[in-house]
Amino acid sequence: MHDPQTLNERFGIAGKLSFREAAAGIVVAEIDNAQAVASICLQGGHVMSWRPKSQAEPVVWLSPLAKLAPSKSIRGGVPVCWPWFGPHAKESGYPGHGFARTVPWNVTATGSAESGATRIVLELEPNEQTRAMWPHESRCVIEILVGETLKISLVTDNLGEDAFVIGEALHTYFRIGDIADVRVLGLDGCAFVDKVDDGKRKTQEGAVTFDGETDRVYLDTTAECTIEDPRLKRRIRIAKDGSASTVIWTPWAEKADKMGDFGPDGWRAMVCVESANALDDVVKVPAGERHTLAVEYRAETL
Ligand code: TA6
Repeated sequence: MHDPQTLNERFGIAGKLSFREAAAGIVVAEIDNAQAVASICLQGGHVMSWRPKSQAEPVVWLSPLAKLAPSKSIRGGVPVCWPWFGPHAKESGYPGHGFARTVPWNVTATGSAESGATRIVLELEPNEQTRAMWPHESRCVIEILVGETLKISLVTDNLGEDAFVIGEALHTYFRIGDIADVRVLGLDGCAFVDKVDDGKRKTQEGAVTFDGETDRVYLDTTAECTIEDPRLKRRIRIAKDGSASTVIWTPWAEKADKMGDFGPDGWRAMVCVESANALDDVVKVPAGERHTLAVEYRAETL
């Protein structure tokens, strides 16, 4: 169901949560409570933006050129990569990062938490195309809690008779002052695959800093990461559970220009710190079992 009027009648929360058609065939949930504002695109179960009211700048970055169109991925926000991360292992024609972010998701619940945060739950709606790519009986649900922190849980249920393996990520674009000035802490000593250096395996020394295109999959790490941003005078804490990989990505200038949807110098204002299960860390979900990848984001003034 994607009719804003019906959605508002069934799931709207007066003064806090409403639904609108942001573009043809694209419905967005707008949340504005005492603690934060956020926009969530039903297609892809995709948090597009989140700004705690204690922050002048959004914490989750959305490209000024982000396109909202059926079956199109959105540049920025929190893309849901599922049920694989990166290119499909065998089928080069399958969409990169899985299909979850470009198919409709249905609202199944909304509510207000005691904390004052606003909750919305969405379920991926399989179709003929997704079943052809992913012939497993499964359910994928995302629960989003919008408040002073942003909590997201990506839940996979195996409803079938056989185990299956998933790769996944909450591929979050964080708003920063300038990519050349930030440091990402929490990965010191972690092994990583360097995707801009022929996939070589290396070990992180100290903080992650940026002076060019950076695309790394850190493996076997459950660590909380922190983005230190002297220009916006804040740190962003990225806590996670059920995730063994952390992906760090900036396209830098040339790749951003090629991708064409970052906007003028948009690449300078974002960094991706993605809580994932990728490469060696893909997850086997036994028949009848549940796997949850969860994150909590918090911004603190320096
Ligand atoms: O997570 C990093 C990455 O895999 C990069 O290699 C780059 O492809 C990025 O994701 C964006 O991918 P997208 O399909 O959203 O353009």
